[in-house]
Amino acid sequence: MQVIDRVDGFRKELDAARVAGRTVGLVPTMGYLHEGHASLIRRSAAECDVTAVTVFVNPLQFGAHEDLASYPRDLDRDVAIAEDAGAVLVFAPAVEEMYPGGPVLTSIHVAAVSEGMEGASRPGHFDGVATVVAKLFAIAGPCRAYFGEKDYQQLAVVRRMAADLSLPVDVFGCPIVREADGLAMSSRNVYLSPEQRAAATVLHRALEAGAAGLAHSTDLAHSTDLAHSSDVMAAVVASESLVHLDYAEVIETDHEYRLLIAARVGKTRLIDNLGVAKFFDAGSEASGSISTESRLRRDAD
Ligand code: PAJ
Repeated sequence: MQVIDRVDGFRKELDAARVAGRTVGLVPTMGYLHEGHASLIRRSAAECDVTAVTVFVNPLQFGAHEDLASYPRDLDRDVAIAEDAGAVLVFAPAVEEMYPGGPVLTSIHVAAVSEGMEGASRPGHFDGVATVVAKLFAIAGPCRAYFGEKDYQQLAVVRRMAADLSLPVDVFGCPIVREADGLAMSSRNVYLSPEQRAAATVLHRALEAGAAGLAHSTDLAHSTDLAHSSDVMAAVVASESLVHLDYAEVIETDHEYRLLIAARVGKTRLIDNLGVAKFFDAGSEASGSISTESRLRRDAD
């Protein structure tokens, strides 16, 4: 396992691997790795000859009042987890190495996909994500890159950016890894007190309740069903006094409904989502009404 903190050194290692005919898989992270990250690394290691993990808490994607300064960090532990999951390289640059001239003047904005939900609650966030991911792709030149469905809208933003800019990388989405009680794993879960940690399971409970309503319909759900489903989610979250809902939405794509939720528990902001497959009768697809939100997943899978 090699740990590299220089852009040049990282680029050279992966260029050499490709020249030798090896496929490169990239797993971008902000560190403080958990089993969710490890699942992406394992998938990359299974599918690619060389797996590189990046650990970089990207200032560009944090708002002024967000948790950049307190974001949890433990590089030694991250390196051990990455190695155990099959990575051979960890790239962990300092902020000055990634942004030597200070804040970048060039920014990538993925219109439409970045709007609403996380984009509405965290202005500028997805520009920061798209810019750093484009930069990491430019440095690493990966063949394949792995992202979690946990950050569903982020995955859509990255896919769309890679497609629009014809970046030489295939982007893969991986399922959400959860704790035994349903809480989606997140580096930010460490912020939660025991009481908050128990209350935080309400996000997953709300998604399950919202999904139950939709799952009843064997045909296409109507917009009233979708609105009802987000009301159900909101009501479940309202039953937990420690948790404050940011949004609960249902979007429709070609093959599924996706329920998405964001909430605050104390100062900690958590997000989660759940997919509900559509059950089409033969020929019914043509009559299926696809909402404008399908743009989020048009390039999916
Ligand atoms: P971070 O939050 O560290 O997440 C890194 C990757 O791990 C993302 O693709 C995320 O979706 C995935 N991930 C996180 N928790 C997961 C879980 N419980 N199950 C499955 N996958 C999970 O997302 C970022 O970092 C940053 O925005 C980044 C893309 C690195 C750009 O800075």
